[in-house]
Amino acid sequence: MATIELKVPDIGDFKDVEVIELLVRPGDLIKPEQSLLTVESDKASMEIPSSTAGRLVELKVKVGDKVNQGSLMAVIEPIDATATGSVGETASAPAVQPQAPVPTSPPAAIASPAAPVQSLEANAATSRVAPVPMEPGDGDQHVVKAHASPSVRKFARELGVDLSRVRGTGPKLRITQEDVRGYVKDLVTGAAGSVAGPSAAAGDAGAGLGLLPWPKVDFAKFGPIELKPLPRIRRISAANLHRNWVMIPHVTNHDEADVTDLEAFRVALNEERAKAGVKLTMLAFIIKACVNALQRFPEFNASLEGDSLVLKQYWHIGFAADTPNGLMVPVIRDADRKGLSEIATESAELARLARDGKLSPAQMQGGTFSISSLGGIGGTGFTPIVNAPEVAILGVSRTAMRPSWNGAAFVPRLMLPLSLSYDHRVIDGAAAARFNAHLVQLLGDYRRVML
Ligand code: CAO
Repeated sequence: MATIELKVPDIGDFKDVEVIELLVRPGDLIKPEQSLLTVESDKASMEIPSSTAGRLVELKVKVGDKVNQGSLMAVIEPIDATATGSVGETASAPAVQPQAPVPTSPPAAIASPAAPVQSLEANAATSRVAPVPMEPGDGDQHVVKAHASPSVRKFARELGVDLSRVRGTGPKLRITQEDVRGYVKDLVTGAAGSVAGPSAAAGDAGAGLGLLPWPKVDFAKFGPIELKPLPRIRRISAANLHRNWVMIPHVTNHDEADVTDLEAFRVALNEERAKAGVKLTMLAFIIKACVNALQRFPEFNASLEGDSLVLKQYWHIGFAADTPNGLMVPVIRDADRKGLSEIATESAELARLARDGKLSPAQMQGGTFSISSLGGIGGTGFTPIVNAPEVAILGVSRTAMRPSWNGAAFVPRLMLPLSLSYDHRVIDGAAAARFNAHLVQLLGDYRRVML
């Protein structure tokens, strides 16, 4: 039987576009308008369909080839379109006239800003090309860039998968159909949340952790129980903590600062200023000292984005506040430009708002580093969880009077335990030890904060 050569149709202004995916194999029964391959330019990808039904004899392109309008892409043996129905597919008209590449819109979850899409659509109107933007713009820092071809997007939409949660393993980290499949498989086994996501820099979305399902126990069999739904804030913070715990390789460095002099200074200042009504808290002193340390070690005031570190030129310090509804982290903005009194007043006010459930979202955003102080409660040390997308958090425990060797005798000194958890992808153990040692120096002799 005679064969037909299929050529790349009008693809508008796109020249020398790369073939990134072959969607069919020789021997496949092809429906009219069925996509044969995906091509990609710098800005968009598109699928090239077949103009006719038939059996694919040969593909004339391979992944990596560059094609233009008119390039030979496949050889097909025409058959009655209804024959394709025999393989369980819906057949339509046997052939269609010059075909346009298949339009596929990106999923809502990664919606692009209006302007770039409009310009691409305008192009489509003149050339009958309907390319799909490869990546959304960066108008919203929380929008995750998903890099996938239209067929993969379609596949993901059919399965209800949010592509921003799938890690691509294809060329240039493109998400392949296999990645989507692996993600769904992990979801089913309960491992997806742990292996995929915007800031995961390494790993295989399909690998999974092979975890056992969560134990299902009928607790009432063993004694009386009460079911208490988690408050909304706790549910939100739990999901964030879980993600951060699982996705960030945490290490905690412990150290102790001798705050004997600082505490005496703080108490004296508070006595002096008792009438002013502003209490200088240990937390305020620690925040100022942390800003100094963050300026000295900028990689602690950063976020990991793909293979780059975003070093922030501002110092917004979050602090964990324990509230009846769960943990909240209000943020003191521009702590570098604020004095101790201002920080103490602002942190007291933010903690009050947190406890009253009145913090606005803006008051919890933009943090570059966090502090979790349990000093007022107790404990000798703990491992705080990094508050993504930050890369480090300082845990502060309760001061205790300890005997300290001064070279001649043991003397009582007030020691403050510091527990610095950090993202080991960004920060090495030595850097963390230096950061903590620097903090210890600052808190041991607070005059150094001015240096
Ligand atoms: N060691 C010993 N005592 C300390 C201390 C420390 N490191 N830090 C504070 N204190 C004492 C203060 O001296 C004060 O004592 P007095 O009432 O006798 O003056 C008391 O504890 C309260 O201190 P404060 O008013 O300075 O408040 P704070 O800084 O301890 O706490 C806040 C403020 C918002 C951090 C706190 O209320 C809070 O919510 N802490 C919990 C944070 C948390 O939950 N972290 C865990 C997160 S991960 O699950």
